[in-house]
Amino acid sequence: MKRFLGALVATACIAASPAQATDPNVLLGKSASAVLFGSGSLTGGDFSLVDTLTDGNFLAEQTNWQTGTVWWQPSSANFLGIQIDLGGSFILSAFKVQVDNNENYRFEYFDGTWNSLASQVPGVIGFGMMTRDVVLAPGSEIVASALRLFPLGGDGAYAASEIQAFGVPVPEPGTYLMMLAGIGFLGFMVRRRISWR
Ligand SMILES: [Ca+2]
Ligand SMILES: [Ca+2]
Repeated sequence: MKRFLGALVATACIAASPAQATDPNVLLGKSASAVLFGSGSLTGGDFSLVDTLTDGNFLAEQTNWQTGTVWWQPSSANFLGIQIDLGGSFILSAFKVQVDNNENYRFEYFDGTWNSLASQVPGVIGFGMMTRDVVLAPGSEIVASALRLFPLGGDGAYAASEIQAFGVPVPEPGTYLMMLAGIGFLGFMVRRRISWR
């Protein structure tokens, strides 16, 4: 009986646990927008393709940074970022972006306040648009209802073509209650079967 209930609780915990490598891209089809903050000015940019940042498609690796991309040249690196509202709270475990190769980028995530993700998207040797992965260590997943991507330093010329984040929705409180109720009911039935014997 104890072993049976233990197995049930373990099953419930696995069902509620987040962050598998195969989690879906929760940004697919969500609308992205350019956000300005702090002081600075834009000396150039093209945001007409902002919807392509969340269309699930990557450009060919090393595509020119101004060809089919969202690109911008601010007077300060953190003057402009790309913000995406997730439309709900998600437990996120990994990120994949295709951005200009020669600078780092940083994610900020909103969970009631804006926080910086500890792992940055690193710059890489190459040319133009290049895809990079950021995978959070097990146990360091974040909960977020919105994300922002900012460039850090680099050459002052920035571009993005795809932003993906992988995770699962935060379970509603009702989900846990139903799971507990289910376990309680099964325990009750097992006890009844035992007492019938
Ligand atoms: Ca650049
Ligand atoms: Ca895209």
